[in-house]
Amino acid sequence: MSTTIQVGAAQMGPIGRDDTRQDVVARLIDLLHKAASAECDLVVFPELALTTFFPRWFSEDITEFDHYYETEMPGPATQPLFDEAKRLGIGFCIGYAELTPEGRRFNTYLLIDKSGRQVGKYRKVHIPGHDQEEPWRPFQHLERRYFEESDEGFPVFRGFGGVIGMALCNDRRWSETYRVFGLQGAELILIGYNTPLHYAPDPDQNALQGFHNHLVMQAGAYQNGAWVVGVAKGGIEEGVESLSQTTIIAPSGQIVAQTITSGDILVTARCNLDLCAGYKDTLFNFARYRRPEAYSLITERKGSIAPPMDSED
Ligand code: CDT
Repeated sequence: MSTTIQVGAAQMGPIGRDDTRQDVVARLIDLLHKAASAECDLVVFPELALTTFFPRWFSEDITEFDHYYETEMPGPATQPLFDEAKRLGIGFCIGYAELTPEGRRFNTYLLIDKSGRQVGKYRKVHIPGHDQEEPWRPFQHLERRYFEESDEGFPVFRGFGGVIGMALCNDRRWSETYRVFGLQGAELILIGYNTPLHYAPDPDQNALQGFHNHLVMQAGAYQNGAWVVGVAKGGIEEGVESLSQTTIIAPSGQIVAQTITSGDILVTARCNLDLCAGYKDTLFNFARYRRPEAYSLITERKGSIAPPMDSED
């Protein structure tokens, strides 16, 4: 029997710095209702879906930003989202800033099934940007100040009849992310993102943001025979424009659904997980064709080191 998941990619428009959790949860519930009308099994929300992208601002004392973090999920303000999803019989995946009882801070993605049970939690591995204020930038990208790098890797979880991996934003640019999922049989990879269009260290890349977004996710899907769902929080948030272009990609690497506007909007696709086998069992039959002994540098070496130049070079 084939396993098909009706997936809703729930793109969000901007969230203001003063918007309350109640404001945002009302928007998320509205998207859930649209997903129910589209008979979705699973709705995927973006990274940091409950708050503005606060790493764009510097604070000397990071505890001044504690109100952007969740200390429990669900908490009093997010409980209505969990209740409504369960009532509708829809699972969901949501990104938020997590503050643990030990005071640790993570950029986190949570997957909940149709019965309201937690399927899995992922904490962001690749934390981009910087940890000190860099006044030359038009806006900051201080994720490295406000979040720890997770050392929990890229786990997969069984849910919705398949094998699911979660990743967040910058993770999608790294081929290792998808391969680690692929090696665990991932059939559906969920990715939430906030990607500012302006990339201060190399503005030549600004115009390529949409191209790079598709490039990495389409390659990751194809090379690992998995569905990839990339969901944006886009539009102009507190003066900073971020990429929208929420996309659902088949294991062939082809785009099967994509938003063409920014703002809160749902796009859906029937993700037939059986299509994964067409790639996992043939061209990308890892057990048959991979050569891990040829890839040892991948885990042994962190930075790129070119060989020394000969005196004649
Ligand atoms: N949220 C996130 O990870 N954004 C990064 C921006 C990189 S620029 C510092 C991204 O890769 O889209």
